[in-house]
Amino acid sequence: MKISWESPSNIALIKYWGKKDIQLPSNPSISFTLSECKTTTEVHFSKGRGVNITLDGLDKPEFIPKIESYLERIIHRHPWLSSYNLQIKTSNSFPHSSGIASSASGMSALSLCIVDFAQKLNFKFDALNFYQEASILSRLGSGSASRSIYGGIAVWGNSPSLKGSNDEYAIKYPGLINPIFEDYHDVVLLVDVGEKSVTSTIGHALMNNHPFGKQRFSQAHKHLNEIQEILKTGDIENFIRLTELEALTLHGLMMSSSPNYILMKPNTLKIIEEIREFRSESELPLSFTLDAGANVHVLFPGSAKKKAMEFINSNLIQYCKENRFILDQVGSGPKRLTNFVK
Ligand code: 2P0
Repeated sequence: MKISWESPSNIALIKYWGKKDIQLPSNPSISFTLSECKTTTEVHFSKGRGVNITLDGLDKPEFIPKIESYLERIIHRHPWLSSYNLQIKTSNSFPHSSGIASSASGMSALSLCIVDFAQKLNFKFDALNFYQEASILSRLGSGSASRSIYGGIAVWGNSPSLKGSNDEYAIKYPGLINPIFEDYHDVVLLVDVGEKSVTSTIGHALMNNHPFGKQRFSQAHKHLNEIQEILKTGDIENFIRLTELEALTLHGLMMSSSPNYILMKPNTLKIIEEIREFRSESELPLSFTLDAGANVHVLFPGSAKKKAMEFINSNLIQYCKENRFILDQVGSGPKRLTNFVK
């Protein structure tokens, strides 16, 4: 019995950085769901026990402990899993070890397969609906994965300003969205493609005793209030100000934790400088955001695409590993690829 889903990655505009208890965020976050950066996963469920996993057709025994600890975390919600064997076949659209987070797309794709199969078993899950359950399971796999369940813009984490927002699962952004943000582009410049020196899991943990933790968490709440007005009105100037502040704050938190560390590379800063210079000269609404790594996400509305791509090709790709980048944009969310096959 095989189930297959594809699920995208996402890029946070207001960042999740810091967590408590079992994968609950220290502050709310909001993201664009991407379109091209995605994981396709097929799970073959059979009676028995155990897990195996392949990536692009190659056995990956080193992934098994992570999958097993994810299954342990979700088994209280899905006890039927204890009598099934899972053969997981997965592949990513983006190059392996490109430094693009695969946990958001990977964990959401796997969670969707599990909830889909649970539904086929007529298992009654606790959440209100399919997507809410998939978001809860995704979150238990990787926090940012909870947001990948929805197309467009997603919010994860409770905010008094957003009805329905919750720490346990993400929701599709319920506010008004100016059409400019429905056609937003994200060019991911691959500055560094190796393993990160400090993982996000460690980075989150370092927020627990961070000297600026309390201020950061309240700042994120304030930013979530601000971005709602920006998304509604299409106020690009403030969108750029706020999202760049979020990106640099994220890295500032890494640089001010104990121990401190730096994930940006010299070329990350060169790209940021070039973008700011180009923006002030051209008045084109081109901006950047950063994930927990050295790569730079260049953001711009669809209307600026031609000029933005010219600029990226002429000025920015020189800073990328082997001139590599990924052209992406806001996408419509996960897709079921197969119906129930016996
Ligand atoms: C985010 N990041 O909001 C933030 C901003 C990276 C920078 O969530 O430990 O892989 O699996 O919950 O979700 C990356 O951390 O961490 C992340 P876990 P995750 O997208």
